[in-house]
Amino acid sequence: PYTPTPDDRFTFGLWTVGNVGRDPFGGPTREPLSAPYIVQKLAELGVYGVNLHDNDLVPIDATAAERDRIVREFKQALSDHGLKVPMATTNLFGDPAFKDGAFTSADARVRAYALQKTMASMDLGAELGAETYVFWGGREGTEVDGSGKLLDALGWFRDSLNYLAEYSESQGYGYRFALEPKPNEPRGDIFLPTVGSALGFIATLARPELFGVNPEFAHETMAGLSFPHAIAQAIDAGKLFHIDLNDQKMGRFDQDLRFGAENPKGAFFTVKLLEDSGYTGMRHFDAHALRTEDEAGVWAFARGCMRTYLILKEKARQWDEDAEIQAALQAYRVQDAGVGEAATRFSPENAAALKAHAFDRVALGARGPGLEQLDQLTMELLLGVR
Ligand code: 3MF
Ligand code: MG
Ligand code: MG
Ligand code: MG
Repeated sequence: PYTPTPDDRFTFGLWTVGNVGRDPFGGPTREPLSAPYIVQKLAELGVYGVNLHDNDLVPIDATAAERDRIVREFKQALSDHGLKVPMATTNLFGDPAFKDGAFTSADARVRAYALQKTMASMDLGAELGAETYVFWGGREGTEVDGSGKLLDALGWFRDSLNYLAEYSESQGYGYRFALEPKPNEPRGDIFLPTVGSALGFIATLARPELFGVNPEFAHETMAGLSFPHAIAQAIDAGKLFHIDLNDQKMGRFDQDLRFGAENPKGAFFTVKLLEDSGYTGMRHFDAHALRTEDEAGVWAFARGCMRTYLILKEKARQWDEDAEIQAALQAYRVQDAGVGEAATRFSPENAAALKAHAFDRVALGARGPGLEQLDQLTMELLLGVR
């Protein structure tokens, strides 16, 4: 049990298992792994697909001939091992050209270059069969608000996304776009810092139906927010187009920990929401092995992400079938409002009836909902004693 198969729709990025352990204070601790080798290893682990930034596969300064050879070899590996590329994205953060933003740079030439680079990357993704296109605006932000560009930047961002959505449609790519919010790192403040911000921004785009969100566990946690709450809002809005699963201690630097490593309860409710809501998208792990690890640790990390997901999925099923938990839930949710129809649908008559109803306010305030017991039952189930 808990051994993944492609039916589980697990994906990793080339940049995740390919992470060489660099951090701001030290260089790589691992040798780079080639893309075809990563494809082979992920397939052996039961993964469904592999996602990429343009430059995870093709170096930014590759010639056209080099690009074609690299892509050909990668496609060969995908077909040899039966792996898909469900999602593609652009690296708009690594190159110094983007040091003060890509779509939100104050330099119009950089904004134009960002559009050009993204169209080429969308071409690559489409060639590899990607259906989802992610925008993580890692450099879209500021340290110096004296730049005076806060309002301009949102307009530039919107113009770029509108342009690229039209490009996708005109090419017949049919991408669904997913904005990935993050509050900070590498910028002091990144624009559209949370899932809620991104959802608000999407409503201002020319083709909002083409855009959703790609929430990341670590990113909402860095903002001090609850990941399950964020994805619940995205699901409710019909906007959960993709998801970045990992883990993170609150209030720290971006850690990208193995899924469930730090906050198994948050991971449990994340899995439960995905499974209960009928989410059909990819379960993507945007995380990497600890810098301490060698290659064996990389695959232990990847296996661990997937095993934890599958274990929590099984726990979610047990939770649903646990009679005591279900009884506690039923007791928690009081069904009889005692006012008939009056509170469920507005009409002048219903409003009048509701206004006339006598509530026992003291009794409402006195009732204990049983949440301590419900939470303890959940903990005991997660800790394996139920
Ligand atoms: C950074 C991230 C990014 C995005 C990626 C798009 C490098 O914190 O999360 O990973 O996920 O650019 O998928
Ligand atoms: Mg991240
Ligand atoms: Mg990261
Ligand atoms: Mg991410």
